[in-house]
Amino acid sequence: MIGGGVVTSLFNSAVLAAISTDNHTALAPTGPQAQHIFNDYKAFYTVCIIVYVLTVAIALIASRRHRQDTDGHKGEAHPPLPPPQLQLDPTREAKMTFWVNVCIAATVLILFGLLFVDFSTARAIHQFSSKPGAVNIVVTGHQWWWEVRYDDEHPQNVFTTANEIHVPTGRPVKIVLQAADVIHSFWVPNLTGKKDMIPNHSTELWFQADKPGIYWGQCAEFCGFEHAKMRLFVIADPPEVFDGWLNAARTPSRPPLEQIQKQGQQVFMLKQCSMCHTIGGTPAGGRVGPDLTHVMNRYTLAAGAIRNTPGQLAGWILDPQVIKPGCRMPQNNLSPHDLQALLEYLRTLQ
Ligand code: HEC
Ligand SMILES: [Cu+2]
Repeated sequence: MIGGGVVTSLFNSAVLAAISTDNHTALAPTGPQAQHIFNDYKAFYTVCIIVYVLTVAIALIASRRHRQDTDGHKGEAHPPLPPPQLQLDPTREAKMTFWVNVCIAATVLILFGLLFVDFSTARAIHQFSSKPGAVNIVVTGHQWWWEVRYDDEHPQNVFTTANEIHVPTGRPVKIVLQAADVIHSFWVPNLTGKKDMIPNHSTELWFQADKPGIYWGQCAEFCGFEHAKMRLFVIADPPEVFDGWLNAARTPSRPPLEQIQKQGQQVFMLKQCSMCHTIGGTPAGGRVGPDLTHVMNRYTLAAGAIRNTPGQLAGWILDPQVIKPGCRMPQNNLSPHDLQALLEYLRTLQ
């Protein structure tokens, strides 16, 4: 039986619980940036509702009044419409002009008010970018997955993973956003607003997760065929748990011990896998696809398209085009023995 059991059960308990119970929308903020955006949203929503209700109420009152004016003719045959009044009486016209002006002034004031609320939200969010002690992560959008690199002042601590971003709770996270091919957009609604990822122009985004949890994200800019299957996950853990994950993620892969695993590694190196994928601690250094050094520690594969179970992994390796048509990984023609060995080897990439 090929492993991944721990990952599977973790997935079942954590991710599935998160889907069913949590609310992965901007209406459930879990960090200061998202909270500011939510307050902004509430202010706009409240003002718009008040304006809407007032407008509809006034329109209804006006139409009622007009009915009352013409109701005197009840019982008679419908009277002919009165001739259009070309000349309004001057006091009535002055009154109407006054109220039209009042409404224009109110509209301008309300719009300026909303502009002010919007500006102060942007300012409040921007202030987080000067906080010290941030976790530095570079996220690069690819068609159709996310490359995630953890930067560090010591080069030996820098490592790369994919699609699942682990962060500590209560600490600011700075994400530098890049794109390798077309424009993508980074959006984790619970944590902060969306931001475009533009080729040859890096942008920056800050967030902080206040509560542990798995927060769903999604590419928010149409980027081609598999845009919908370009999901990401931010996994916020208490600092101790995060540090444990970080230490494990920094280590290269362990050399395979069993014979079949060694054969699997050979398959990986000899088939084209190693041209597109990196495995730390081996000669495989391809950069076309996700880094697989610790692929077994991910909940999902192919940017959330499938769960990381042995069966799904085997299906993916044989024919990714069935799961994610158009994706940049080709079909692989492997003998059953080679596939089995390969899977046994991948299982060691914890
Ligand atoms: C031409 C380049 C290319 C080759 C060859 C290739 N892959 Fe991939 N692989 C990719 C790309 C690109 C993705 C990301 C697909 C996506 O999510 O859209 C990927 C994704 C994966 C994933 C999912 C990783 C994750 O975390 O989501 C696994 C596992 C994988 N490949 C294994 C293999 C194995 C094993 C082989 C060799 C039999 C192989 N690949 C050959 C390009 C390649
Ligand atoms: Cu996209």
